[in-house]
Amino acid sequence: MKRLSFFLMAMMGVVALSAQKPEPFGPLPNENQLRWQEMEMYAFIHYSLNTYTDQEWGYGNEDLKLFNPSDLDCRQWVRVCKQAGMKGIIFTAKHHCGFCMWPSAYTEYSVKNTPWKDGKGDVVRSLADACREEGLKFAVYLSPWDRNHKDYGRPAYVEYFRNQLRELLTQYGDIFEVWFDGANGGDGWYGGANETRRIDGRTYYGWAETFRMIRELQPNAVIWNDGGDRGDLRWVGTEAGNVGETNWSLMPAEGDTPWHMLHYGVENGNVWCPGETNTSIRPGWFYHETENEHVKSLSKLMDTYYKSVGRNSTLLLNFPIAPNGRIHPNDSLRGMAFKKMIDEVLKENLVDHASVAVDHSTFNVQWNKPTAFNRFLVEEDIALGQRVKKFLLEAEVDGQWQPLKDALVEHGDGLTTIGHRRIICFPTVKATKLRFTVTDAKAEPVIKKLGVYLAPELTADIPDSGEKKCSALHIFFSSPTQMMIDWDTEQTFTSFSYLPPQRQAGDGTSAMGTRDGLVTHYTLWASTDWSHWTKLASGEFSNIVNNPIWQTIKFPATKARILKFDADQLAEGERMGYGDIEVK
Ligand code: FUL
Repeated sequence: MKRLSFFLMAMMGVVALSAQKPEPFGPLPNENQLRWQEMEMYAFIHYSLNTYTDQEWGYGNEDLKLFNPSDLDCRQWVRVCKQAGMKGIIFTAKHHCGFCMWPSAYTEYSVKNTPWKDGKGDVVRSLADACREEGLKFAVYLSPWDRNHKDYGRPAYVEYFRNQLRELLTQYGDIFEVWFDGANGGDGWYGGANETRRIDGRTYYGWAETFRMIRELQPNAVIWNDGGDRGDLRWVGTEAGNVGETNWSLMPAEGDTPWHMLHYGVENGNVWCPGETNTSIRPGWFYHETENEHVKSLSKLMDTYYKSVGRNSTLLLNFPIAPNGRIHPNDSLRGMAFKKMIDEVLKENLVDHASVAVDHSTFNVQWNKPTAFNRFLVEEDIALGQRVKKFLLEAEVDGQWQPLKDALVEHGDGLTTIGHRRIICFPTVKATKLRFTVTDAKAEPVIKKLGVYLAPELTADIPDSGEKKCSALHIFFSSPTQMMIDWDTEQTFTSFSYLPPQRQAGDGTSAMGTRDGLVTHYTLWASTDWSHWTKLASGEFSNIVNNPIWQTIKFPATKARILKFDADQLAEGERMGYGDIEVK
């Protein structure tokens, strides 16, 4: 490899080897993208009629009378988000059900026809004002898919969609991001048609024209996208809360974006399009009382932090609003604990107590006594481009050099790209020296910051829902798409929960592989004698592909000996898969 030299920004005690600041190495971020990346963490807020129907995706005909929160308080949301370390809020102004949280002039399906504040309320305005008062940035989520609108799928809807977007971009002050969501078309109410409408997401919405409008009305906003027309940032292909350990902020300017491009970026891409990792503090995006005890554990949230902000991404963390109009105390307490733990980890940069010398492509960090640490942080000056392709990390323990690797990756050492910020986690070592060597880079590396930290052990932790394992059931399959559960005696049941197969996307598998066997549509039956079957429920598990969490079907108390679970539709493949089943 060619000899590398460094230009070191703002680091104490280190002499920059280059006489001059290096030339930028493109593609480069623009000012909006740089400002956005600096935010690092910001909140999502999911709130809609779904909150009152216990759904993740509304069908589009939910009753407007349901929206009447007793205690809606946007200031409480903002305070909670701020204390959780969030720098801004993106609000679901309209989710897939089409219900508008602001009194849009273009539809009757909005807060203006609900009992809340006698139809005089505007949640978007209350939240935008509260954000401004507390110094948080504000942004909107406007779902392109609208299961309420009669014209969805036809050109008239696209005009409606743009009209709504114009309202949001002109009436609520500065917007830092415009979030669209990729869920597109399918069944819905559609003004009473009750049918399935398919669209081609790449052509139907005319994104180029919509993007032009956003640029004109909110020139400082960044635009989200998940493929097709490039916005300013990209979805990372999963809602589980992680981006690839190799994460280039680059994409090809045109063409399709298969899952691995979204998840890892593209090393030789020709436009700057960084990743945004979105996930929820609970299993679902919307509030469900049944999830109150399943708010993500502190260790899960820290894992998410390392696998998003620590992998050159931002973190968009969702807080759902409860039916009373507030963030539930369990979420708010966990959010605060999360921020406290990040501060605790980054409290003391041990590099400040070391001497640092740069030798060719290596940074040598030396302490005058053995020093314990378990986190390494490095940042490139991305204003000059993302350059580093590969690096090494070694610690000298008792006179012996030991290689360090990222304990959060399953294959390889994880020491690949850097970008805005890379954090490497490993078991605590007690060393007198640390060596960081860039072994491959596209151009002269521009390292902005080095950090070495001792993160405290996480002791008192609460397991999250993903860790629940309960099946001691007698399960068998009577066909590839039909599951039977048999109890020897009659029991009374009120709910059936399905955990989809928990395959992790990544590590060489495609996101497609993770869809195999996921039940998207189901029918559930009960019997006491194997010959007479009572239908308990049928329907759809919304958003199960992107967010494969526990799905609970509730039904009136029923006596049964056998339950039959039919997969009426699978996301992919021929055979029903499952991670776990729970029947209560
Ligand atoms: C998904 C949507 O379908 C979910 O309901 C949620 O809004 C999430 C952020 O994006 O794709």
